[in-house]
Amino acid sequence: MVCCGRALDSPCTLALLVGFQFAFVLYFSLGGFRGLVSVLVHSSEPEFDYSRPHDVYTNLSHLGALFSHHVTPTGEGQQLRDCLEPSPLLVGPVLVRLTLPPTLGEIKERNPLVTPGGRYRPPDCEPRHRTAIVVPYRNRQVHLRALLYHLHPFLQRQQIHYAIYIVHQSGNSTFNRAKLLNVGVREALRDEDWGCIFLHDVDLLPENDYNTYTCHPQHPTHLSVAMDKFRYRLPYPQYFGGVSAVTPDQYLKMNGFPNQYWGWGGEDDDIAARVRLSGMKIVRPPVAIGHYKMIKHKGDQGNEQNPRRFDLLKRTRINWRSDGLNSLTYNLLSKELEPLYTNLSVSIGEDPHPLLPRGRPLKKSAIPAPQLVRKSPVGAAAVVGDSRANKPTGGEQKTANKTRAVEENTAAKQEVG
Ligand code: BGN
Repeated sequence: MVCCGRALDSPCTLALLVGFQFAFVLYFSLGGFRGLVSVLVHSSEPEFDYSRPHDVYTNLSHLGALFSHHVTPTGEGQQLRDCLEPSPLLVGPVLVRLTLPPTLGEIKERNPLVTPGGRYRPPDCEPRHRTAIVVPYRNRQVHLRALLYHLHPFLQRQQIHYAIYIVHQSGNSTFNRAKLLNVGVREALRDEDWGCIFLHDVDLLPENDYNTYTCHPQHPTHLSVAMDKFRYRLPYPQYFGGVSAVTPDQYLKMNGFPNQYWGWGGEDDDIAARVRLSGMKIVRPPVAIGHYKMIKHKGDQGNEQNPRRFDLLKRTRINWRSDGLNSLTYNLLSKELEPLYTNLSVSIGEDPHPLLPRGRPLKKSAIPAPQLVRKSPVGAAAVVGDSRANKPTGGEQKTANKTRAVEENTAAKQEVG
C-alpha cells in the first residue's frame, strides 16, 4: 500500500495513468481498433452512403429530352462533343431490388433508347468507351430480367456505347461458364470492334454507378470486389469471379479462357492464373465502389460442383497455351436480336466426365456419345447462358480456396493490383 501510494504521488505516474484512461475511452468511443485506424490513417478510399441509395432509373428522363433536342428532322445527328468523364449523370449507390422483377416488356418501356440486340449509344455525346457485356446463361429467366432491369439504366448513366450478349448453352450437358464466355467474346467481336468485354454473371447486380463498365488499357479488371454474399469483402486475393473485364488484346494475350471446366468452380481461378502467366496483373476498383448484390437461388441442376477442378487448376501452367481461344469449338445455333439483349444460342459439346445429379460420377456405359461440334472458324458464333449454380457452402469454399492458396506461390499475391 505504502509503495502504491508513493508511486501514485509521483507526477509522472499520475500523468501516465490519466493518459491510459484517456486512450482507453478514446479507443472504445471510436469503435475499437478499426475506428482508431481510420481516424489516424486518412483513407484515400471514396466514401458512399449506401443507406440512402438512388432509384436505379434516376436521371434517365434527361436522356430522352436530350435525344429529341439533338436529332435533326432528317434523322441525322449533329456533330457531337465527346462525353464528359466522369459522366454527369452518375448518382453513386443505387437501390437494387431483389424482389420479382418487371416483365421484359415493362423493362423495355423504361429503356426507350435501347435498340434491338440490347444496344445503346448516348444520344447527346460521342462515347469514349465501347463495351460488350457477355453473360453465360441457362434457365435463369427471372435472374435475367432482374439483370436487364438494373443494368440498362446503370450503363446509360455511364454514357458508354454498349451491347448485352446472353450466351445460352443449349442441351442438358453440364454447364460450362468459361467456354460460354469464350464463345460470347468471339461472337461479340464479330459484330463490332468492342474496346472492352465484360464477363458478367447473370445473378450479380451492381450497386454503385461509379463502378464504370470500362477496361484498364494494360491489365484485366476485376469489378465485383465487394459482394453482399462475402460480406462486402474480397473472399481471397486472387478472386476473379463474378464480374470481370478484358480488352480484346488482353484476351488474346492470355489465350482466352479454359474450355475444360464443366460444372461449378475453378474456372475463374484458372482465368486469374492465366492473367499472371501471360505477364499481366489484376486491377480493381476500390472496395467502396465495387459493391454488388447477388440474387439468392438454389443450385441449378447441370451445374454441380466440378470434382476435377483441383486437378485442372494444377495443370493451368502447362495447359493455358493449348486450351483456350485457340482450341475453341462450338456450333452457333441461333443469334436473335431481342429488344433488350442479343441472344446467342450455342451448342458447346458434352461434358466428357458427366456426374449423376447428386454429384457422383456416371458409369462409363451411361455416358452419351460425344456430340459433333464443328471447329469454329476464326471469329465464329455466339451464346446466352446460366450463370453459376450449385455453389458450395462457405466452409467448403474456404477449404478449397485454402488448398489453392497453398498451391499458389506468393508471387501471385504481388501481381494482384
Ligand atoms: C472458390 C472457387 C471459385 C469461386 C469462389 C467463390 C474453386 C477451385 C478450388 C480452389 N474455386 O472456392 O471458383 O468463384 O470460391 O465462390 O472451387
